[in-house]
Amino acid sequence: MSRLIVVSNRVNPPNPAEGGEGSVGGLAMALAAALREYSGIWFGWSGKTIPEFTGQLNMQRIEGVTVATVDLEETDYQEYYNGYANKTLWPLFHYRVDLTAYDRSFGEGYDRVNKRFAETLLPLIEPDDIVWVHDYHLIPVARELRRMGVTNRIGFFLHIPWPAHQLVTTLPRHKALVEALFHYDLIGFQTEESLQAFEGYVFSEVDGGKNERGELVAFGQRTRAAAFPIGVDAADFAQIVQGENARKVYDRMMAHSVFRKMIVGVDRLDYSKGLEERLIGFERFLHDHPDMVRDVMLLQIAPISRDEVEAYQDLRARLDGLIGRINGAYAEMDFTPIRYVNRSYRRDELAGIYRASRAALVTPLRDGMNLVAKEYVAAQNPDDPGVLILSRFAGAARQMKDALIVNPNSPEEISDALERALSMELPERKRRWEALFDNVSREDVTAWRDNFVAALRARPGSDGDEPEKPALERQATVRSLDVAAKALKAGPEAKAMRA
Ligand code: GDG
Repeated sequence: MSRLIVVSNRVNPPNPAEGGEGSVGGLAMALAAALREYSGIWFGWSGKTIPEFTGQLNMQRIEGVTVATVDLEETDYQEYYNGYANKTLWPLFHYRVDLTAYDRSFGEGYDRVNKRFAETLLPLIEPDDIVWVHDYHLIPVARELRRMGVTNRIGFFLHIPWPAHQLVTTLPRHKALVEALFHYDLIGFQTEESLQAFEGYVFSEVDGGKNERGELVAFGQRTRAAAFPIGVDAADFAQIVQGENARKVYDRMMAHSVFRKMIVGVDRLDYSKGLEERLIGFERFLHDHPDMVRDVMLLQIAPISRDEVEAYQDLRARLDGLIGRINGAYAEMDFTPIRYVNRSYRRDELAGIYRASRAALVTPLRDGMNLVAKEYVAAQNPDDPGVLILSRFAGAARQMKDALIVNPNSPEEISDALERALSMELPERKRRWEALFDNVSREDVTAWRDNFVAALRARPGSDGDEPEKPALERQATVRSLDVAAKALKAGPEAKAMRA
């Protein structure tokens, strides 16, 4: 069977020092499992910067997964990662034109780094490999690989929303970005909504169309695009919540919240997650239901992320102020309504926290999918499940219709949903949870991964179709095999110079 090469900005294999499933998210676990199954390579940035880019590959074998990383230089980090990825594409794709930086140097840095990634990856690609590129940091990778003669199947999955085409056109080089996507054989989106927005752009902005095989045609190229909603490892979550660590945390939380119902929020500290709006909604609830104030407590876990970006520092400062204000107004000497934690927890600890919470507030302003909503459901006690309050603007809302769906911009809707969740009788909680759990278990991360890989392997139309991309000389790849083989033979700590 052909190997799978996964390409993502950061490479996060499960860390054995943290029980194999410490602080890494469910996605990393799933991709690592896919790589073990297809015996592939996981390639990406090491997370380190060096004074000058060398293209040196660092190859390691971690938990049965071959990991290949490369260091970037400081300017790359500033322009590509902090710049175009986090200050341009992330805000824009989350509908925050007001926070979007349209700086030409960021776009140049983005293209440069994507080219560097492609050049560094090239020697690792074997003729039968399939390549799966992840997320908005790496859109141009396929274009660069094609320029170097790579004809392998290459797929792309976008973890964040694809926005309405009017937003995309605010990017100075939006056509080049979309054109770059047409070098993939398959483009995956989280939802039908994102898929339709992408098609909307192709049809109205670049005069593209669809052929009889359902492929998108534009820029003299064709590609396939489809929705592949990502899931979580529900079975694993339901299992780790029974483990010792999860139980300890659960018992601790229950002991601390005797006579009070805990509401939980777990989000990277990011403006797309609607944290301010959530807190204002919670404040509204406390105001509207004075009789319930002492019965509830909100635990907001918000590990700090991307703190070098100003918008994140500003958000952090605003949240500190807002939480201080609410706690100042409603706390008593023996009671605080909001507990706010900026650290991260182990995955099993998180499972225990989810299970101890009577409701979860998952209220992003925009989210590609939102895995926390699914993890919360997976971790519940079937005999006494909690209630999920979910933003209509999370991709997950499409599948999780039995949650209490809210508009996160409305404090009243959040307040009403909280009241409803906290007073919901057991039969309704069970009925809703069963439907949600059924969906989360069926459309789990394994289904997502297998569906995408199967679609990428499949040729459109009947079996035996010719490859759509012209078969070019594979000299570069053949040259590459030596380098990769040497690097791997040299052992786990091996470092290989790029040819
Ligand atoms: C992007 C898209 C899409 C959070 N705090 C802790 C912790 N986490 C884990 C959660 C969850 C993951 O991080 C967050 O995933 P989300 O889906 O909620 O959000 P993003 O990070 O923005 O992810 C999103 C996702 O990609 C996948 O395609 O769903 O829409 O924005 O797994 O559990 N994990 C641990 N400790 C923490 O304190 N261990």
